[in-house]
Amino acid sequence: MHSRPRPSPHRQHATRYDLRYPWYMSVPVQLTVEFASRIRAHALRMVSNASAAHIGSALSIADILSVLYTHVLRVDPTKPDWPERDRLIVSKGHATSILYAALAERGFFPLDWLADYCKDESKLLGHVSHHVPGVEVSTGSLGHGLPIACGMALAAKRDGRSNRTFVILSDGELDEGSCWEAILFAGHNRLSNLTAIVDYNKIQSFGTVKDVLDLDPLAAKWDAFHWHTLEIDGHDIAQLQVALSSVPLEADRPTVIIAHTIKGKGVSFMEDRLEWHYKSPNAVQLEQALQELGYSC
Ligand SMILES: Cc1ncc(C[n+]2csc(CCOP(=O)(O)OP(=O)(O)O)c2C)c(N)n1
Ligand SMILES: [Mg+2]
Repeated sequence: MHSRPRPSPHRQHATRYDLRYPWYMSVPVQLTVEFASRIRAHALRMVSNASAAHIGSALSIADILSVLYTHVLRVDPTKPDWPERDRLIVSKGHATSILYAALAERGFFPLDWLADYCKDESKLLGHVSHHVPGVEVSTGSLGHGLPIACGMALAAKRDGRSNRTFVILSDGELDEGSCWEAILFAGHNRLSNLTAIVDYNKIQSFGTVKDVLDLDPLAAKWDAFHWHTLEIDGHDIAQLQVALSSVPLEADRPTVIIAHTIKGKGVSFMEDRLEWHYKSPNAVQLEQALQELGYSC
């Protein structure tokens, strides 16, 4: 447990740094680290309150989302439809709690919406919905995000727009044939404005990636499809910042960042544990998880 007090995850956004483009490009690393911690705490509360699933999947991408939303994405919460905005598709749409937490922290909608996650009449459903401010595309049926991202990147290129398209994929999702059609398509069309981030946590819903359908050697496969390939620690904020801020890395190839991650990262009893794909933390487990992050219920 951290010895120094942490800010409340429900503190109002207005008191923090102004993250609107382009001012946020100079934010300190500590802000990104704290952002990741806050969205983990939100996601834990949301999932526990709703007795919902997929907390392990959510915690796995907290650091990736944090770097994207505090350091990389050119988006403006006051103008979510700005044509020149960068696009992000979270294709692993079951990890919706952490995306909604990041969007709320980034100012796309009020933080108090998070309390109604998965409740009747809530806008915040259990899979990613484009009815939520800041969301580009509804996802949840795996294998669709990368094909759609290819279309967005191709359209931007043809229109002469400078915005970039990012897509977060899960490793189990790469079992879908549609992903490999899109990987082939993006390489062929030299979509350098497209970046895929693979959340390589090595666990699917019912088993390890290695046992269910082995992806190794993963980087070599993307490379063979004409992608620029990077492998990084998906929880190392500095590595994520360098990799994600540097794209496009080549003028005529899309980029894939294979982010080695840990499902359930940040909560000791959830890390690398298959059961936290579906299990929801009860009140005692929630309290313990929040304490590990430096928060309380
Ligand atoms: C097309 C499709 N088939 C099956 C599912 C059910 N499903 C939900 S999550 C998941 C796999 C989860 O593992 P992974 O893709 O590695 O994501 P992680 O939870 O590790 O982020 C599956 C098969 C789905 N959402 N979409
Ligand atoms: Mg996985």
